[in-house]
Amino acid sequence: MEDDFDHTLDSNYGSSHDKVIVHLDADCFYAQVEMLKNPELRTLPLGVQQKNLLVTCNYVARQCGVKKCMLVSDAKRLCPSLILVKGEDLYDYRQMSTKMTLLLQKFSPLVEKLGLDENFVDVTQLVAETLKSDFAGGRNVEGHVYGDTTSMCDCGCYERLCVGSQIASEMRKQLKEELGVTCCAGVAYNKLLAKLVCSTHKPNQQTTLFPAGVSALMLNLNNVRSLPGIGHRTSEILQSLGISSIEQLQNINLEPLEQALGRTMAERLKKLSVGADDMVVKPSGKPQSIGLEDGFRKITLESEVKDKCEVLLQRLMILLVEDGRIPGAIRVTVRKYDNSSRYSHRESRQCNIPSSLFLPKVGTLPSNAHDKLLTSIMKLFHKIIDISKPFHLTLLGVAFTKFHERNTGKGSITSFLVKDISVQSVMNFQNISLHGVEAMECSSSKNAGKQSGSTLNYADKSGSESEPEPSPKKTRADFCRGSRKRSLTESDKDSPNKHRSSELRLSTGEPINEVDFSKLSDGIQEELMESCMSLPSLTDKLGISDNSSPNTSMSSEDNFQCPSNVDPTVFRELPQELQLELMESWQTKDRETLKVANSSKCLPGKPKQNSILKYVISKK
Ligand code: TTP
Ligand code: MG
Repeated sequence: MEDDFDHTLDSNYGSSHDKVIVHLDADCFYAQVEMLKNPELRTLPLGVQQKNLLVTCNYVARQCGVKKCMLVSDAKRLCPSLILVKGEDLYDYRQMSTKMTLLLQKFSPLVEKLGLDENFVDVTQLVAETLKSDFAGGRNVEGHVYGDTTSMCDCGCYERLCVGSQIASEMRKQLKEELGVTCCAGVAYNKLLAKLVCSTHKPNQQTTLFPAGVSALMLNLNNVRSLPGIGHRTSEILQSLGISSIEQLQNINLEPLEQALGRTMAERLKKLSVGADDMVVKPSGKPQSIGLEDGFRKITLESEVKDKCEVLLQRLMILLVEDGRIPGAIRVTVRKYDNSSRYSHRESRQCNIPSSLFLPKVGTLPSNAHDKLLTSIMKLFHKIIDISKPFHLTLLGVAFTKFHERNTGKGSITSFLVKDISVQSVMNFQNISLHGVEAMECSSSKNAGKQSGSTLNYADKSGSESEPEPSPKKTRADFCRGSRKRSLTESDKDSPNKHRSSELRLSTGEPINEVDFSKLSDGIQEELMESCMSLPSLTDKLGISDNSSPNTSMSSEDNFQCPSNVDPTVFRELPQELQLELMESWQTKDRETLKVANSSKCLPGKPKQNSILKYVISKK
């Protein structure tokens, strides 16, 4: 390494051996899922096709020379008996992907998903606990070891990585036993090395890398493109500097690299080239955007654009329903083809969308949402394309972004409100079959993760997918004797909301009969207001459209109505939406009470526990 690099960087930066990271990559993932669905395919050469591209194939097909990302026609030529299945519908792959991640979370809360079939797991804590216990297998490596093991580091990383290899083996065993999925694993002291060493023995094998093997691993990489985050553009820049191999990158001075790529990028690349990586395993959150794109040869008419967008939107809704959050903006992307320069480029525009378009109940939308969203999409399209002039598009994309969670956790005030809402003017997108989905470039596709352009992250998070699933089974952790505690339990995650709702409960005392909305804390007022405003069932009833003002009939003195058991003064102070809801609940409760009272089982008029009603019932 040359001087200036050494001077600018702490030599230990990104290369300490304290951590133990496991990287797991499922074997021929889409093909595996297909083989699990149809076990007869296991012994046959199988390819998964998206449009005319083979996105993956099983290892039987690989023995015939078939490779990932081949043209279907080429693959067929190599292996005429190749069986092809369509892989445009990602639903089953996503489901399996979620299950894999959840299973791995039993070992550590630090699980970061990369694309659909890869996960990084930081098992440092579990390793430490295992080594602290009277665990006897501290110096046995499971699986392969990459490179040199003769020279050993004395920082204790040898034992840690050995235990890491045993954990990786247990993870793979459980993935196979519980989900039927085989994986490769790489074990090392940072993310970069764990990922790189993972693919050195495939399929269904694992490899551990000790510090002594790092140099050989790095120098054996084919070229700089093997480093995460080096995409087409960065590699072109490096090429212009005469760098294509890792060794060249290791040897170049920092200065020209900095001039070409900027300081941050240049420094990071230098570190990566010697296997140093300080990126932490970030537990995967939900993606920042959820989008679908469709590529085609040529679209020149507005009506075609609208048709395409309509199909995209409909399918996007399915993903949105799976995700469960409420988007705050919608984005349209087009790829324009320029006849004169024979060059395509992408352009995007986005606009905010009202959250009132999305019902609080997960999985449903008011029936007019689709039309409104399509109108927004077309407006955005018109901002990008001047349709008075000829245009030629080769791709259209629609994405939701700026998400916020639905505030419906147990501890949330919304749950008080949502519970009693029965109105659902809805389309249930869960009923739409996903089968037969045309070829589409889903932003969760492997490409998005693998070619993350000039950013030096492992994946473009905006494209990754993660669906809410039932909580993982309790940690077995019987692999090691030490008990492992999750740093964040589900109830911990709920705590901010719980805190707020208990504030409401506490402030009202026992028995709670009256509440003055204006005396509630700002936060609670806000939450109540937000909750109300995000309930289209209510806003629909009130005749509130996105931009229109609320119907005033509820507050009109002439029409003033109030539940008989509520203090009218308090009731009048409440926001109109809340008034309406209380009216509804009251009427429903009256009916229920009547029914139940008739069967002499219940105290008449007693509000349901946790109902917002109990806070405003007068002391009569
Ligand atoms: P990979 O992990 O790259 O490939 P794989 O799991 O099929 O095979 P391997 O055993 O070599 O790991 O990608 C995971 C899935 O992502 C793959 O099954 C199909 C999909 N994919 C795409 O959609 N587009 C792509 O360009 C690639 C490479 C994969
Ligand atoms: Mg894979």
